[in-house]
Amino acid sequence: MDKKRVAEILEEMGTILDLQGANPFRSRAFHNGAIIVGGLADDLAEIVRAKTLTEIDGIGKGLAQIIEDLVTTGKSDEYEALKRSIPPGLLDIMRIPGLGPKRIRLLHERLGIESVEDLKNAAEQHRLSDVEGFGEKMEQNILRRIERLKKSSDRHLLSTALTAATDVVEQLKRLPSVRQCEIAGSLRRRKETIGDIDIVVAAAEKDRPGIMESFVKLGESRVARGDTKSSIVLKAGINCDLRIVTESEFPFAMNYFTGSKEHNVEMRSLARKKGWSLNEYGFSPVEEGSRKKGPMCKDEAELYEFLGLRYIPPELRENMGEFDAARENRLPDLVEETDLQGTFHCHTDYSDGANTLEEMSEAVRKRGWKYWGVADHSRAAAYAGGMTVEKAKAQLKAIDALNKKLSGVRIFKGIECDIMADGSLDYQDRVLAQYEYVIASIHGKFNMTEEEATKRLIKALKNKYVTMLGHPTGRVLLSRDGYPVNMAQVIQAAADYGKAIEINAHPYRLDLDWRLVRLAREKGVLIAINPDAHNVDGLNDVRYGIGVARKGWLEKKDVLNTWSPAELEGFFRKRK
Ligand code: DGT
Ligand code: CA
Ligand code: CA
Ligand code: ZN
Repeated sequence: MDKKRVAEILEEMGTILDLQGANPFRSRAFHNGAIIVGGLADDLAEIVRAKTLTEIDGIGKGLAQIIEDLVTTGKSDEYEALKRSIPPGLLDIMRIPGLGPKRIRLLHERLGIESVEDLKNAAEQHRLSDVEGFGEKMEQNILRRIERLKKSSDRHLLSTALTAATDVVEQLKRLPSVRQCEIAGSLRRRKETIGDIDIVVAAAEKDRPGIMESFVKLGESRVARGDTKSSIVLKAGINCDLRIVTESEFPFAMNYFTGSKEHNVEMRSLARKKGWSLNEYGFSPVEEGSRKKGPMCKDEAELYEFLGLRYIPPELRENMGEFDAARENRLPDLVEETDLQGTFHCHTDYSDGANTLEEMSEAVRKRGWKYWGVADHSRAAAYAGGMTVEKAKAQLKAIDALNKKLSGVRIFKGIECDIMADGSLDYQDRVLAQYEYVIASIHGKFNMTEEEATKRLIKALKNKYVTMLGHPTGRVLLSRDGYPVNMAQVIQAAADYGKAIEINAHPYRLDLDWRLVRLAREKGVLIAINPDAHNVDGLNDVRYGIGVARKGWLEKKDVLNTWSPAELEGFFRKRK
């Protein structure tokens, strides 16, 4: 058992003692012990082996025995006994901000509350007000906090997490004592959903308390506060962990806390083969009793180099082949947001978009892009203002006129054409033929078997006017799975017919999924990073699509919207 887990258990034991109303000196010893163990610079297993635990200030005989049991056997009888001594649900209540052990004990004794559920019921029935120190306002607060806790234990959209985390990083970077500050965790790896935000700061040891002080103030509520690690809940309902390390530890901490866990396991095993044990603080010798100093690394690139690897970008760190590629020097040169020259799949006020053709063009010009592609809804998407054939025609005319006027920005004439239940398209071929490009998407009749959905998509791809497939699985993150579909077959069909597939960059979709993006790349299918923008701000969403593209190992050349207008014209013309 590692020291992190040992520290957590000691902390929990202290809390249980508090809940029991035990002698405060006794529980304090556990809380202190947790902080001491968590902050140990040396290897805990080694200290146990050397029997020098009690030499550490603040660790008495009793505590030392428990730590030794945990480290050597992974169990402690005293811990087990303590856990049995209280209803397990009481510890969960501790996670609600503002309720300390004293109050929870009171509620337990007076109202028999044993779980968060009990507490919620009691608050809803105004029974808490019967207990001294609890009023109606407190009941409301508790209900709100339970709700938020429930929310924060779930996962969050990449966009929500990135916005919230960027704000925290900006605030921390303003502190003069903060030398470096970066986002780590699944957010740095650009996973499609985020459990919690992880931030790592490099600072001098003496500055830690001040930084922690500032950090916990950024939260709506505090979950835990420590010397090197604290956790808060942000306004957005997301948990945020901060670790403070020294500057020389920073690359190691960034690497460790970026993960993924699977990537870390491989990193450690590579280090071990070289005789080093690797953790979040650095290298230390595997060999027992050795006093050799581990190599230092000034950044993550040096850390990878030391292990015989090229630098692996965070998005690839899922232990899905990146190590072999890094060893053999065949990592992709990943696409970047600045490589984009424009985008497709934008809606305007001709269907359910908020802005006009002119406004969208102006926003695109301001971003420094050379083009954008209109793709309003076809008539079957009636709920989304789908255009009649006449209205679509009028829009085409308006675009032609505008293209003559605009300088520096070109509008590509496109349509998001619905794929009907049988795989045919909403508009007839002669209508589709007027467009420079066509995105085919499913917006209705989701109730299909996998076979039906696969056939439906493949049939649509076969239409010669279709240029690319829109949001291929129809998923809505955190709320709706996509329809069951054999995407391997669909991707193969796209490859066979020379069609592109979009990464719908809307933060709720991120569809094509990055795991499938990789498959598409292997099959040579071109990808378009499309914002599915419904107003000018929506154009910003391409950044999330870039995350997905990078996670899917895409290079610049794989992404259609890194191409120049002239190259695209050539590509679009080929289909006819
Ligand atoms: P999330 O928060 O669920 O979206 O995913 P992550 O990857 O951000 O996971 P998190 O926040 O639990 O931990 C951040 C990183 O710290 C994780 O990616 C790898 C590292 N880490 C945490 N716990 C462990 C562990 O038990 N073993 C290893 N090898 N690494 C860990
Ligand atoms: Ca995390
Ligand atoms: Ca975390
Ligand atoms: Zn759509």
